[in-house]
Amino acid sequence: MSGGQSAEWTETDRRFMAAAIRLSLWNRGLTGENPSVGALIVRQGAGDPVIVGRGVTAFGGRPHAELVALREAGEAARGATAYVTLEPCSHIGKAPPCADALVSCGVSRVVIAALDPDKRVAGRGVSILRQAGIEVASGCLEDEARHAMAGFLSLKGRGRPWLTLKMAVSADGMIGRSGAGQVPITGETARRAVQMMRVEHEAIMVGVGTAVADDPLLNVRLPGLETRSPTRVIIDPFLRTPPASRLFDDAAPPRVLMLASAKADRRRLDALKERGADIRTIGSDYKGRFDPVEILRVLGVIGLKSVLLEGGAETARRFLDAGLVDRIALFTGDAQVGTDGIASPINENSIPPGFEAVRTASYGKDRLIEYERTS
Ligand code: AOF
Ligand code: ZN
Repeated sequence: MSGGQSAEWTETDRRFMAAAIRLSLWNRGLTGENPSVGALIVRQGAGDPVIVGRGVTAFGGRPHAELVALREAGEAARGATAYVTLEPCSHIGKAPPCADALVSCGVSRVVIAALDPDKRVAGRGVSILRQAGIEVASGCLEDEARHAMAGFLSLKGRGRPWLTLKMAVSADGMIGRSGAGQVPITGETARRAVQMMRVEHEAIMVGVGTAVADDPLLNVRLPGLETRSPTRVIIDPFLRTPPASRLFDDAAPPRVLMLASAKADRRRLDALKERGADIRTIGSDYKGRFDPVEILRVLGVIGLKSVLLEGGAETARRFLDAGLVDRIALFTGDAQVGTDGIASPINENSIPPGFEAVRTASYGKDRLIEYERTS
């Protein structure tokens, strides 16, 4: 607020917008190319304002949040205020635009956190509302909403997914043991937190070394959330992943997306396809190595908004060195790996410059520190 002017929104507005942002997190990672948006319809009665409708972008991306909230509000939407974390859409997709729906339901005020960078919307949603005589205030808790939609904004703005690097480091600074497959680094509760991180991303990615050494499942095994496993991406230039890997044992999705070079053996390719792998060929150097920038570009073209990079050490290092990591989720476990340990590319004392700790959590004896880029 400056020059004695009143802000466009009040403390009450900020409170409801904060609630709408929290609601939007509910379907993060589950709305395809669409952002997970939160919407609340609030009525001012004789006493305190009351929420009469709430909506979050549905699984798969439709219906949009506003339509869900308006449906719940019914007639109570007339004269109410709508809080939306993203500018209501103005394009005709699988349903009429949300801006039109807000108009026809008689909402009298709309508070928006962030404008929609989608070329089909980009301010047109606000125009439709204003032209209909609706009061519009935008920019309320914009930074928080943009943070909640980081994947969508990354895809629209940079043409690539938001990248989280997850590392679990033992008390002696290791992420595993050579030739030993999966070695426990953290306890069960921290592992469940990792599973929840998987739900919140559109894809999990590992290098072929991890796929071969660990024979991982890379899926979500939290009770009730098993169907919410993201796409599994394997960076595998020469298609060394064995077709017998457990990754291919699921009868249904999540799909396995393999990034291979044109140099990969045809028979290996056929055998993996036979097991259900979706194989994309991407350009590589003479050693068959990919440019990490190109990997993310290809994942962006596929429409993946956010990716959780789970290892191993060399893959992590390459994405870090290329400056492509947006968030680091560093779990530190109580266990010691000892002999033949594989050193972690990062630990608490060697976080690359440009990152700051934004959140910490404890899971029994294990700890999580999340870092994000400051610039
Ligand atoms: C809204 N409310 O809840 C979301 C919006 O493919 P479509 O037709 O569903 O449109 C996708 C675009 O709609 C997406 O790129 C973004 O601009 C917007 N998402 N808009 O009004 C919502 N998720
Ligand atoms: Zn919409």
